[in-house]
Amino acid sequence: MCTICGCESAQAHAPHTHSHAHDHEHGHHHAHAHDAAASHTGSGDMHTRVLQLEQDILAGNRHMADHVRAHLASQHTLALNLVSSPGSGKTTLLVETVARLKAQQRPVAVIEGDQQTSFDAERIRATGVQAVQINTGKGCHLDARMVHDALHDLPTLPHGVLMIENVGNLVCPAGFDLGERAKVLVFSVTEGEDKPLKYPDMFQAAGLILLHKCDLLPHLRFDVARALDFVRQVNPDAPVIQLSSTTGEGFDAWMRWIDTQCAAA
Ligand SMILES: Nc1nc2c(ncn2[C@@H]2O[C@H](COP(=O)(O)OP(=O)(O)OP(=O)(O)O)[C@@H](O)[C@H]2O)c(=O)[nH]1
Ligand SMILES: [Mg+2]
Repeated sequence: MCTICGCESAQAHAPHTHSHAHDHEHGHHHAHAHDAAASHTGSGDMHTRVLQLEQDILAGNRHMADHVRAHLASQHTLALNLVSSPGSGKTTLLVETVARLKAQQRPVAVIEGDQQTSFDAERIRATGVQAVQINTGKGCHLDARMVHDALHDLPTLPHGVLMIENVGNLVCPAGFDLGERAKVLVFSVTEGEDKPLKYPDMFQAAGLILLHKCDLLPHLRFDVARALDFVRQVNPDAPVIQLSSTTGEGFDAWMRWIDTQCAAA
């Protein structure tokens, strides 16, 4: 269930909304409407209830995320939450990254989130790194409880790195803290320059932005300066690294950033 887009919560709660007495306070925009048509107050009631449900779920998620964060901090484990639209190259990037971390003798494991299939976890395991696949079914994002439960199937990673690949979706994962140190946004040059302005919540939430698939730039009409200007309009602070998993361009900077974050974890 997603309380951000309401994809299931609105449907799940709609049938109950007309069975309640309307003798309690409604939100400000319905305060004048107690004598209005039942359908009007009914929708206000539903709105209030959905908002309350959303707040409860987000508060519950934050609580669980803090628990996950405290557990990881006790092991000095760096957790990164990779977010992006579908197909931006997260798994390809992770395959390259975990191979480098392994070569540096850093403990590393991956949690893979997808609506269906175990394809991505299998791609990680092929590198010899442990991975747990979470299938969200109808869900459009990972939540902290899923990460908490997946950690039971992974070894501890003292002074290591836990990579979490979120469901490919530039909207809902922005609102869910998984207990990570930072959200890493993979923004591929095939997506168009305008994504930071179209999906500002996700770009604002990012602690690092990887401009991915830069090897394709010669073949595309993608204006890097314009894309960076849009990024800066919504997130003035996050570093941006231009990178390609195909050529390895930018990987030195990306691995250095991970090192710095590990030291801080
Ligand atoms: N040219 C180029 N293609 C890439 C690069 N990285 C990934 N790809 C291609 O992009 C496509 C999607 O890659 P994935 O790694 O599966 O992307 P993803 O973000 O994990 O996809 P989902 O998990 O389905 O959201 C594949 O065809 C990759 O080969 C890159 O740096 N350059
Ligand atoms: Mg993937």
